Amino acid sequence: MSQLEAKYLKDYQAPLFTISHLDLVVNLAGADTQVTATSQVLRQGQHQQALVLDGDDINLKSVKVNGEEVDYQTIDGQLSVDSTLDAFELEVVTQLDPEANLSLEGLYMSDGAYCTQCEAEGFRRVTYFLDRPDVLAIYTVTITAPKQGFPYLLSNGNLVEQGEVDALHHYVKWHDPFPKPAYLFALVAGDFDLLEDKYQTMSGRQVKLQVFVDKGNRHKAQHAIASLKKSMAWDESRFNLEYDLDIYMIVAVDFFNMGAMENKGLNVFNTKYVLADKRTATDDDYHGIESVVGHEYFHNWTGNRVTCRDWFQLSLKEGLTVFRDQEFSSDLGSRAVNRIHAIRVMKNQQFAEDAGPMAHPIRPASVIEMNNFYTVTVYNKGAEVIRMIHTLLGESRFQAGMALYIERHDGQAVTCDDFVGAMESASHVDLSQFRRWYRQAGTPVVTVTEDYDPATGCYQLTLAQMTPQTPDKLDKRPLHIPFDIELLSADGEAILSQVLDVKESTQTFIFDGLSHQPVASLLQNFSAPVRLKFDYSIEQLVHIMAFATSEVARWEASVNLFSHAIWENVAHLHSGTAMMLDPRIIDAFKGVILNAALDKALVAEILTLPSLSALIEQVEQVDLDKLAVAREFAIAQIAQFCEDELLVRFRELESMDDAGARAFKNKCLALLIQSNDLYQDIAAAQFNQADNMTNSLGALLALNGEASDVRQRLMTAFEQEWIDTPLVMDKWFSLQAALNDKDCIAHLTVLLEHQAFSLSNPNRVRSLIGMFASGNVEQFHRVDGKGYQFITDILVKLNSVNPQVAARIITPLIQFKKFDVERQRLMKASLQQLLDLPDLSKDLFEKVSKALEMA
Ligand code: B3K
Ligand code: ZN
Repeated sequence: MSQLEAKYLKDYQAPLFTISHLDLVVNLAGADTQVTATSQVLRQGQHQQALVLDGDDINLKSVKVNGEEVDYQTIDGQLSVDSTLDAFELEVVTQLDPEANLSLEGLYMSDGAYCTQCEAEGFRRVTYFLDRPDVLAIYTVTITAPKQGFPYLLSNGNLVEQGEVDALHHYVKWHDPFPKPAYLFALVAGDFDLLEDKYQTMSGRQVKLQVFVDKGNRHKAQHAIASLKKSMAWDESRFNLEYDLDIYMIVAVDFFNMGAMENKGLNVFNTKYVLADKRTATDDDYHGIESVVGHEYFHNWTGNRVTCRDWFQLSLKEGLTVFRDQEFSSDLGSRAVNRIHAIRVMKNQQFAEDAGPMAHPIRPASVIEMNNFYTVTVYNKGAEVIRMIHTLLGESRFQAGMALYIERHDGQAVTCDDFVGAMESASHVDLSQFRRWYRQAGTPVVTVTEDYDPATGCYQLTLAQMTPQTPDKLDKRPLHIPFDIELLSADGEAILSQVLDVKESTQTFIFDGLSHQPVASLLQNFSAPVRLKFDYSIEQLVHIMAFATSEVARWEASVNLFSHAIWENVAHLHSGTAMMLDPRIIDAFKGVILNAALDKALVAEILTLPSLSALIEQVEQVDLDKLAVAREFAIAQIAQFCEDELLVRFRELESMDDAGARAFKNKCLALLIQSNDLYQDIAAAQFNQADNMTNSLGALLALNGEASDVRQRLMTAFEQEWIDTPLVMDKWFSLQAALNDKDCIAHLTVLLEHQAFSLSNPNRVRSLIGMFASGNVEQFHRVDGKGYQFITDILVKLNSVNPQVAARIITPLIQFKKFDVERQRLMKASLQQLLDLPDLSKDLFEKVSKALEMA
């Protein structure tokens, strides 16, 4: 059971030993792969304790100290070596079978190529080691492998030697001059197509850029390499940070648990974030590639050169690097649209996590399985916390803080406190109260009331903040909240824009000299990750939607307006009165559709009406059936009353060849189909004429509202065309999984046997199973429990195949708090069934047990 115990941040202790150099010899030979790890070990401080190394699922062959075989013990997977020496050379030989490793952690195989994933604790599946981020060593890696099938042998750093072992085998030697923690180690061996380029850094050094992809896909690596060059240039211009090695490699593999991994000089990527051409990738895919390539590249400084002391500090590198990649995308593309996407992730996913059994601060205080903490809280709320620091300091003081952070900590493994400390020293802004964001879980609720006195012209805003209790039961104290507002006059002029500095539990802000009551646009740009409670009237929302200076505020008002209508209609359904949609709401949407001055990409966001998950997040308790009816009604009303306008814009946009126009056009199409089935033929025509994936998929998405003959015909054509292109088949699986049809589960059960599907490939699992669980709210939450049972049966299998992926898929099942008694009962029964599994993985155990504890 000791495996399942939590580790606590408060128990952190500096390592008893460190390893300055590691010489790794990896002999790749299938099931008999051998790893010889020679470490230069140094005792730290005065003690006589044994050296204890981590290991997992590998066979230990021998252990030598200074060349002599020694006695050793293995307990609970750890290897303990007793030596009285203060400095010694340790040689450990292990044997492993990469092909049998379906967890995709450590050394495994993806489509015939060897590759590694070591973050967070995967290096212990390669060899016994001090597998913790505060042990930084200089690595020299020798790889030997058959020439046949493995012409490329890659690792971190610079290639220093290569040659033949014998007629059939060859070897290479890599040396990485930068000390690094084990989680940044990587090895890849295989046969690939290679796309090469070069980049000249700001100091004039030439860097060789290489992208390795599956054979036949070379042309699909162009966008990734272009994105890499943009990232390198952007980090120089905005952060004054230059790349430090002579080579930067990216390898794309199809079997990968997440998006990508920032291993020093050798990033390993999910193919999803590398491969793209117009025919197979959508505009969103292109954007995703640019942002993930950027993210991994930016880690070179925020993550690799300055790394984490322990895994509780994960947000030190992830929150900061997400902030950096968001800024990169915003500087290169539309800042408003990028912000809207980030806000959606926060409100739809992070708020749910913060309100559920897995709620944790951005710096968690305890962890059972570290892989469970690569979360929207650590990443996205972490980025929001960095963004708030940026807001409080301003760009130039923030950059001064970054420079100081790097100057102080280059080459070190540090804490979130160290980061905030550098920001404080460089800016002289007091962040002591702000630090609470790092230790308090839960989403603060900020309730705002307004008051206007026409006699004095005085307008007041009173803000009260309260953070609800989370499972850690810790006290919540007031947070330091930058709260961005704009006051609009009755004729739509901006009277004032300001970021209020909120620190107290209740605080009043007074604005004098206003001849009329203004309309306040609150928490603009989502300036803090809080829930805003303010009773906007329809007039106020319509006013903000039309006049706010900020495009994000206009979008936000549209979301509020639509949500307002939905909840009103849910109330009508409860009271048995007729549903209706206020004509002012329809007019507001009509205005947006017709306003040629608005950015098309922004209009597309406004026409992306809030999903069921987004709406569920707005309330404490939900009647899902009524909510679904009310939402469908409101969409149908908007579609019907705006039909003419939508059609006019659709026709006009059809001839335009840019991403914003395509996005807007596809939203028009989706709404048109909601208004009248006749528009299905327009979708079919778009599909048949499409020369790019955005248009093909746009047509299919528009048709995916319900099962129809047209949809069926197009889906079959799509399948036939793309059966051999896995990433495109993922889109097809997702469309199937998202269809709200009563027979959906029966269809999905058949698809589990589809030739393109495999439970051992995370991309396939996410597109079919993950999409069903998180994107098909109505079928997943069927009141007969069949949705929960379907997912549970799959989780039972995934638990032994790939626990990390299983623990991602389960998320909607543990977030049961808002649902009715019967659904909660069914969800808990499924969780109990999982808890009773004899071989339940740590990953699932942590989530399931926490969920049932809260129940
Ligand atoms: N650092 C990796 C994530 C590792 C996840 C381990 N379960 C990718 C990233 O955030 O850049
Ligand atoms: Zn990252």
